[in-house]
Amino acid sequence: MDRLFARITIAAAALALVATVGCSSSSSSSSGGGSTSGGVSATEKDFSITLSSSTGTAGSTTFNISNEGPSTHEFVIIKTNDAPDALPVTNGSVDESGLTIVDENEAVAPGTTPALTTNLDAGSYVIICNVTGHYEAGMHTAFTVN
Ligand SMILES: [Cu+2]
Repeated sequence: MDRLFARITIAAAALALVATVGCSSSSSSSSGGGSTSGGVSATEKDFSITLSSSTGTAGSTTFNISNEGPSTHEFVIIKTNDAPDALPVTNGSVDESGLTIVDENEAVAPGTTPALTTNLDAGSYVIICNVTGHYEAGMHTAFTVN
């Protein structure tokens, strides 16, 4: 019985250690870069996308999207080295077939404030709205992850 109790105690201690390590590593990563802690505010309207910060830190990133309207917009995160205004356009919208779409919200209704949390590697990104005509009207912006 004593041996069993000792094993359980060791197992519990090991679990506690894992939990502590997991906790401390996640808190250090979220406060590591600082620029994206608390998220990046993204304001969409006819016809622009404006970010509160154009840079972020690799890892989980939350975009707090606000659509000031009047149209419904998209929020598409593309990993690319192309300039924000240099993506391939076909019939009024960006041809996404050859691009790396990391994540997206395909319908941000006017007046809504959805959040989009995604995991980003270091690199260059372009965020666009790909409703027909909106990209060419100016709905694109650069985002760099360090
Ligand atoms: Cu749009």
